[in-house]
Amino acid sequence: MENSETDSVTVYIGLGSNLANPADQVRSARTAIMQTPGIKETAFSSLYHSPPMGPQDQPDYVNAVMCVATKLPPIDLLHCLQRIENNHGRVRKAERWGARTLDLDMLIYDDQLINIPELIVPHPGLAERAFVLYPLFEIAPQLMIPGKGNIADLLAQCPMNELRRLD
Ligand code: PH2
Ligand code: MG
Ligand code: MG
Repeated sequence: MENSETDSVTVYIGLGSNLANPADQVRSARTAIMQTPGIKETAFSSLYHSPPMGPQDQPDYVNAVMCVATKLPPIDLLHCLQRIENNHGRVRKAERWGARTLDLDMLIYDDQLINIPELIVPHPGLAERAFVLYPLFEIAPQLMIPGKGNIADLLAQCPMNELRRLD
């Protein structure tokens, strides 16, 4: 018999924006993810503000992390996230780490290590980025990150710098 709870996996999604009212972009992306069939929100962090990593001639970012339960396979979930990015006016440019209205990164998918051309999970930058680790720790302080270790140890190695929590 099918059991709707047992088959779903836990996935962490990083949300980021630095254009067109970033806090509103992040909040409306949260709603869009919650409204996607097959995805259920289980936790959502505070919003955090930080200066840009990468090119400095762009606005500051607002970031958050969301935990969901889903049965969608990783690629299907990726395509859902990309569709939501596109619906929020995301324009894909050549510049690495450039400004964007909405960035949705699949940070962690269950206990899986995924390395295919379209998708690397856990997200390669996760362990070094304060704007990912601090919101992630807020909603999952006991988390073991596949291939990288536990969140508290990673956080201890990652200065908060200019990251600040918005209330
Ligand atoms: N995302 C980037 C590039 N730089 N800087 C901050 N502070 N937050 C981000 O989410 C971010 C960034 C590309 O994904
Ligand atoms: Mg990103
Ligand atoms: Mg991205």
